[in-house]
This record gives sequence, structure tokens and C-alpha cells, in this order.
Amino acid sequence: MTYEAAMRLALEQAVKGVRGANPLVGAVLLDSSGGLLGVGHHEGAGTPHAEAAALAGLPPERIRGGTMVVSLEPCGHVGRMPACSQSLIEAGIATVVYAVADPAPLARGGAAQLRAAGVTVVEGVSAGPAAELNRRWFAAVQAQRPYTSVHIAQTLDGRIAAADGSSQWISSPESLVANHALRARVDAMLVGTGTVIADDPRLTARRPDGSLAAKQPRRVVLGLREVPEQAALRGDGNWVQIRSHDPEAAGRILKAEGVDHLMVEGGAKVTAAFLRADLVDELIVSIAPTVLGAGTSSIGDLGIETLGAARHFAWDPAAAVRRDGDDLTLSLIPQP
Ligand code: AOF
Ligand code: ZN
Repeated sequence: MTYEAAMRLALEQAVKGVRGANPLVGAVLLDSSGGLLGVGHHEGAGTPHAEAAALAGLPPERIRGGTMVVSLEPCGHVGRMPACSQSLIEAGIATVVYAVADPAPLARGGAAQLRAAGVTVVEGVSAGPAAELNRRWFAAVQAQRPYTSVHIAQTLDGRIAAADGSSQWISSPESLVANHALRARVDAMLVGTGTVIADDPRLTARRPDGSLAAKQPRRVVLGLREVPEQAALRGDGNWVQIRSHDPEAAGRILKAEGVDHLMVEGGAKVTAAFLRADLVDELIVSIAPTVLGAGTSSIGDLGIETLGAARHFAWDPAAAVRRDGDDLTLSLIPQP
């Protein structure tokens, strides 16, 4: 199998994962004569890296002298997972072929370590598609801000609340379950003070039976207004208020505190502020087959006056469209 063909397969594997705190990565292992030995992908932060997944379960003697073809430079650090550079060296891999360099300051440097250990390293195979696959993720890492998902639960006519302010629940039970699974994966959830005052959300990740998930996101309130003494999100104290209207400042502060994946969940003004600042990496929209005809629009004013100035989004190749009960959930990536 050629390196190009193997990389195409690696990219097909990559999109099976979930992008967030970590990028999408796929890997293909070839034996010393170029035959396909294994494939793997990275599922998401906290799970094995693609290289480890491709090596898993194979006898060491078949791996030795082989070629690892991977869509991202193997990491050179011990993070949530062991360093791939070291695992590949220890496994006796002779050649590593990767598409694009890892821009993450902590993880980068794997290629240099591999070369220093005598491994042949080939960079840049299918670099274009591999860079495009994680374009927004790379940009977030380089800007030292969290990868930011914005979640909107709306009606068919784009409303997040009725004229009287009532908003619970627009979504089907199935999409609430999916949303809570996402909450359990992110490092922090952010809402504006307006949403806290109007909805009093808990912002916890809950299982279908209502119990708390094992991993809880930090809860973040953005805005100047006071958070009420009785606000539900104060809960166990794992929350913080950022007294600003600037989403960029919020991202900077949160990244410095270890938030790699941020989820913004409202309301319309905060969503618009993140979109205006081009800080949205992924827009997740759950659409319920319901209409209100009046009420709050899901996205506030973006300063767009004419159709030619509309913001465009592309389907996320890794997720795109899902049906959750009666709702449709769209995963969209902002276009430049
Ligand atoms: C790889 N292979 O499949 C992925 C990589 O906390 P950790 O240990 O999961 O490390 C996260 C970083 O590793 C992430 O920010 C990115 O730079 C890199 N991701 N590296 O060798 C993979 N997903
Ligand atoms: Zn790795």
C-alpha cells in the first residue's frame, strides 16, 4: 500500500472520533513489506491516541520494522496518554509518515524524538486534507484559547424561548441526553448572566436517570450583572464569574486555567458575541419540530445588514447530521 493510500485510509479513520479538547487523528500500520496490519483512530480527549489504537492487540514481532502512517505528528509528551513517540520507538517502528505537524506547544516535538532514535520520518503526505480536517482546532491551539463549541437548542423557526420567556423544554428527551453526554466531555460550560437570571440553569452533566455524571464541567458565567445568591449553578462551588463582556478575554483566562474545550450554551447575546469575535469552532444546533412564531431568536444581532454578508457554515465531516428522538442535531463548522 502506498503512503498516500494509507494516509487516505487514516483520514477516513480520523473522522470516526469526536473533536474537542483533542484533534481528530487516524492511523494506519503497515508491515515491513507495506501490507496493511492495523488501523486506529482517536476517540477524543482521555482515550488512547490513534497510533496506540492501530498497534493494539498485534503481536510485537509483526509490528517491528513496520511503518506508522498517521494524520498528525505523533505526540512527544506524556499528557492524559503516554507519548506516542516513545511507544513507536519501543515497538520498533522503522518509519513514521505523518501529514501535518502538531501545533500544540506541549505535545509537539515527537518527530524530532523519533529521528533522534533512528526512525525514518516522512512529513507532509496529504497535508492539505489533514490540515483542513482540524483547521479550527489548530487555529484555537495557536491562539491559546479553548476549542469552543456553541450549543443551541431551538425550534424550527429558530426560537430558544417563547414570548413569555418559557424555554423548558424545547428539545426532545433524546437530545437532552446527547447534550448531557457532551457536557460530561467538555472542560467548562459558559453562559451569560442574562441566561442565569432568566433560566437559572444548573449546567451540570446528568445521566438519563437524573444522577450526576462522573466528570463535571466547570461552570462559567460571563457578564457584569450579579449572579443571584440562590442561583442553581453555584451548586458545589465549581463555578466562576468572568466580569467582562469580552469573549476573547474569557477564552484567554479559561485556557490559562486548563480549559481546552469550552461549550457555550447561551443565550442569544453570548452566542452572537462569540460568533462576532470568530471564536466559534463548532456550532451544534438541535432543532425541535415545533414552531413558536414569536419569542427569542437563537442568535442575537451579528451586525449583518445584507445577504451578501451572511455567515456560512460547512457540515462537520465527523458528525454533520444526527437524529435524536424527534429532533435533528446539526454539527457545523464556521467558514472563513
Ligand atoms: C497523537 N495522536 O491520536 C492525538 C494526538 O492529553 P493527551 O495525552 O490526550 O494529549 C493531547 C494532545 O496530543 C493534543 O493536544 C494533541 O496535540 C495531541 N493529539 N497526538 O500523537 C493522537 N489525538
Ligand atoms: Zn500521541
